[in-house]
Amino acid sequence: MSNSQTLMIKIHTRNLILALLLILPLALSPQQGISASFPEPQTYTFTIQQGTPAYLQNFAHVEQGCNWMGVAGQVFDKNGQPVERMVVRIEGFLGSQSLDALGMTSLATAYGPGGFEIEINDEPLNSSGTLSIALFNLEGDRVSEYIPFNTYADCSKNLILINFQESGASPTTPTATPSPTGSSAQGSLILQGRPSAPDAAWITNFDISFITPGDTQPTASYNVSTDQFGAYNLSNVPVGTFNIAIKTENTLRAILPASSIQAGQNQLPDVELKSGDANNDNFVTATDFSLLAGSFGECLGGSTYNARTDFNNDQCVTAIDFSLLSANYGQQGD
Ligand SMILES: [Ca+2]
Ligand SMILES: [Ca+2]
Repeated sequence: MSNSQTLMIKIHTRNLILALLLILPLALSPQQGISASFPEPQTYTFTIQQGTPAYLQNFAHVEQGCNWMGVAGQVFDKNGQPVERMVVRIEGFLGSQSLDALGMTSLATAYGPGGFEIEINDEPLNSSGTLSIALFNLEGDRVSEYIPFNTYADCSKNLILINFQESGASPTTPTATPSPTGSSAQGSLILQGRPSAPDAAWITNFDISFITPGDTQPTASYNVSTDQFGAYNLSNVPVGTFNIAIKTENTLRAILPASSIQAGQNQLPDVELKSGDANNDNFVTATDFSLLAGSFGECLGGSTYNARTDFNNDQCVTAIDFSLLSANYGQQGD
C-alpha cells in the first residue's frame, strides 16, 4: 500500500463504472454518515455466516503467495442462493494506516458465483478488531452491522473468508443454534466431479445438523462453507451422541450415524455427497434432469443458467453435470 495515502480505496471490479457510482456516496461519508440520508434500518437483514471468518492461505493469487492479504467470501440469501451486486466495505485501521476499501459480489468468482474480494495489504499483518466489515445494497443502504474481525501476520492465514447470510430461516438453511460448549468438530466433504484440491470448486455452502437419535428436530444446525480443500470447521458443537446429517442444496443427504462428540476437538470422518438433487428434495429424479436440461450449455451469467444444476461447481452446466446426475439417478439420500 502507498504510504502517501491515508484513505485507501481499492476496488477489484470488472465493472468500474458501476463501482465508481457507488464509491462516491460511500467514500465521502464517514461510517455513521453512510446511512444519514437514508432511514436507519431497525434490524439488519444480513449477518456473518456461522463458521466465518475462516483463515486460509491465499489460494486465489498463488503467484503473490505471502505478498498479499485480503478478505473474500460470498453473500447468500435466505434460500442459500448467492446474491450478486452487493457492496462490501471494510473500514478501520491496519497498523498505523487507515483503510477504507470496497468490493462487490459476483466480481471475484474464484470464491463462488457470488464472490467478492478486497485486498487489504501486500503482506499479512496482525490487527485485533481494528477493522470492520459491512454489507450495503446498491441503493447505499447498510444491510448488516459493522462486524469487527482480526487479521494475522501469518502466511497461512492471509486470506480471510467472510460470508454474509440473509436473516430468516428457510427449511433448507436452518438457523445456526450453537451453544457455548467450547467443543469443535472438523471434517471434509468429498464432492463429486471436482478438480484436484485446492480449487475454488470445493468451496460449497452446506447444512449440517446434529440430531439426537429418536428426536425429529436437530439439537443444533449450521449452514457453513467448506474451504478450497472441502474441509470445514464447526465451533461450539453440542456434546453427546448424534446422527449428523449433511446436505448441500444440490446433493443427496448423507448421515454419519451415532457419532460421539466429546468435549474438545472432534475429527469427523470424510463424507461423500452424491450430486444430482437440483430441486433439493433428497431424491435424484426426472425433475432434476428436466432442471438440468433447461440450463444445459449455460454458464454463470447466462439467461437460463441455474447454479443448482452446476453439480461440479465449475460455473457451467455441461456433460460433466449430466454424467454426475445420471450416475446417481434414481437414488435417495439418507
Ligand atoms: Ca431431486
Ligand atoms: Ca458444471
